[in-house]
Amino acid sequence: MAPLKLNSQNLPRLLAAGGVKAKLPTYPRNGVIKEGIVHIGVGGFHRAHLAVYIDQLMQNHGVMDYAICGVGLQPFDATMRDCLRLQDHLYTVIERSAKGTSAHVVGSISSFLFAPDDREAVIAKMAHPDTHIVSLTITESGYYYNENTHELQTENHNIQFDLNNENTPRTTFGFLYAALVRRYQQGLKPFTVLSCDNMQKNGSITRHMLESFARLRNPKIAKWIAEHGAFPNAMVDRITPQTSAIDRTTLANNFNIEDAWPVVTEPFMQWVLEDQFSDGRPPFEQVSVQVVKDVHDVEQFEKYKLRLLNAGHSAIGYAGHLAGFQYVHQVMENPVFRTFIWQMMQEEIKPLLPQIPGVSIDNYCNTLMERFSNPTIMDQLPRICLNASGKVPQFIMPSIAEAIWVTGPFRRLCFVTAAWFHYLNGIDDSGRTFEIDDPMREELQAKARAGGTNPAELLSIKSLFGDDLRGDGRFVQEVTIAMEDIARDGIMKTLPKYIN
Ligand code: CS2
Repeated sequence: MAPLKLNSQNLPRLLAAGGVKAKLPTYPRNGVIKEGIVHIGVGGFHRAHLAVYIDQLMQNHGVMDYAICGVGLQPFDATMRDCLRLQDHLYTVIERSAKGTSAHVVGSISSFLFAPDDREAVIAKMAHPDTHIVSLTITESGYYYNENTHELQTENHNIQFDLNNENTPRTTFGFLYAALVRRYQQGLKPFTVLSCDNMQKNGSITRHMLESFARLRNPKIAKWIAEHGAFPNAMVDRITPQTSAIDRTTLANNFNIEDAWPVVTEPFMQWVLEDQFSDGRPPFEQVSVQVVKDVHDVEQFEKYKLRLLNAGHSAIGYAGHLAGFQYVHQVMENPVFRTFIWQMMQEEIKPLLPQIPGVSIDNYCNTLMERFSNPTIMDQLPRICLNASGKVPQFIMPSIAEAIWVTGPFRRLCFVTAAWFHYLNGIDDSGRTFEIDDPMREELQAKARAGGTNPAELLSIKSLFGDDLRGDGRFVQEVTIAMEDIARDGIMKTLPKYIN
């Protein structure tokens, strides 16, 4: 059988065709469903995570009130809109591990709004009484959060624009605010704002940023949001590489599905979610989401995830890229790197983490080593290295600060910091140049070049590093030594100095 284009019309044909090995949605996608969720930022991660949980609720539990309306705020979201539109918003999740590959067509996204074309439609959709949740994967930089002051970046030109243009917003907070004003005027409850981004205290930060924004517009609305709004904290986890052209071809060849933009991911997925919703929620427990009452439980899981998984990725990413590797699993195949990652987690990070009842840190670390080593998902190092200014300060720096506080070891974490600083020069160990993809690229590169092997210039960026670390002699010295070694000898000669 020739591959069939993925769309609603072809679904029955795919279902009827004996040769199709993918799981397909059999629930109705018209009429009975309601769009209870508006999601901002429809990328790979959303399509491999929240949208999959919702699809399972629709397919296996008949929950039809929480289909998803996707929203794109950025010009680049037009491609996602076009691909999804062509396919009636159906797409395929390809799960890969050493055990094999499976494919699953997801039907939980039922429409898509592209904000630059019609901002009003997005505001109206969020304000609609059927919308109970607005969920977000907008990356760290989408929060306009100053890591140093813990406040909204009110001086930012996009935030300034939104503060002065209520009906034509650009930022997430501008849209949330405009829609909440309408709900307030209509006597509706505020929707829950559900952050699915990789940040410690993601819900609390979202609340603080939105309330700060609202206070600058209208204190009455800010008070209403503060009293009635809900912003659950959540730990989200699923490694989701960027889709490649080969993924599309193998899906067509092996599963007979022609999908313009499938998602590739690992079998593992986890979501620990604080039970704090202002206007109802789907029965997430039924699809293995760990819904918890106590925010401290979420915080502890978040800490494990960010300090071990994401920090592990950062260690693999910058140093691995400088050393000439392309994919995460290739770095893990190198015995020195593998030992470095394990020892960094075990000796430097683990002692700083809380005990979570029923969870073994060692099992957690072992599972991570396995997940990082998955050769089949082809997780690209440039993806890991993307937007480092939003990542390293929350994945690596807090562990260093805590290790200094408790006088624990932190040399390897300093090596990771040094590798990132060296990476900012945009030249790898064999002299090849590469681009840095980071919202703070210009400032970071200028400071990296001005500083050479002295980290003081970069560490002077207060919004990333605060005041404490750059004043700590041992930290600055460790980072300097690593930067000098990396600059002189390269990563592969320096790394052995950091393993026992
Ligand atoms: C990665 C994450 O971008 C990164 O730095 O560590 O995207 C990671 O793959 C996810 O957080 C896994 O849940």
